Amino acid sequence: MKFDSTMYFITDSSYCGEEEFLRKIESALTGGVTLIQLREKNKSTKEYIELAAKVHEITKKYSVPLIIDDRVDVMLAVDAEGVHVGKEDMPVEMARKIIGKDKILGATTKTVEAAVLAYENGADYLGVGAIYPTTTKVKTILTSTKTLDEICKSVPIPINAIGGLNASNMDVLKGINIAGVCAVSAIMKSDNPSDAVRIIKEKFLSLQK
Ligand code: TZP
Ligand code: MG
Repeated sequence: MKFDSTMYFITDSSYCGEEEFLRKIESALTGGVTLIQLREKNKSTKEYIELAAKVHEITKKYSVPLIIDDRVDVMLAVDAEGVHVGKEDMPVEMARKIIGKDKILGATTKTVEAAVLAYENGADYLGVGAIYPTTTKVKTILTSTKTLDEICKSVPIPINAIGGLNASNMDVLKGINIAGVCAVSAIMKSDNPSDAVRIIKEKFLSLQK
């Protein structure tokens, strides 16, 4: 499936109640999100599926592909457009086998070796980071912009930078051939996610010139 990872919004429902969460998602979509990931760490399978179905109803209105973090079963249950796997999740090759060739498959990688392997095993895009320390709950280590650049030069699929990114600290990404940026807190914590998205996206696009 075709997708554009220029402005990749990764959600975190722990910021607010469900109504507010869904409102923030819709607001972010109006600001120009091109890809969205539902990332839940503390929900039961049933809760994850129910929330994913609600989020999918919204994302479909904007024709923005919905990626489910970690859970191939949840992705299949709501017929979302893709799934994202990390090092401790289902292996890329296995996920690809289960979801078929048309769904979007993303993987997190922090080294050139892991990136090449994920690409060879069927990943459609890679998330690379954390570029900066992050306040979002995640097991991660920092990835240098040098490694990010090397990964971009090693695989022919879109690479997104992630981790602590906001509109005022993205200059370090200039000159690196990334397809886009991922942001969680910079969008989730904003009272106006639409504006937050617009500003981050404009900043990223200005670095590409
Ligand atoms: N993987 C590496 S850093 C990160 C993930 C999921 C979290 C990014 O969140 P934020 O709030 O944009 O720093
Ligand atoms: Mg994961």
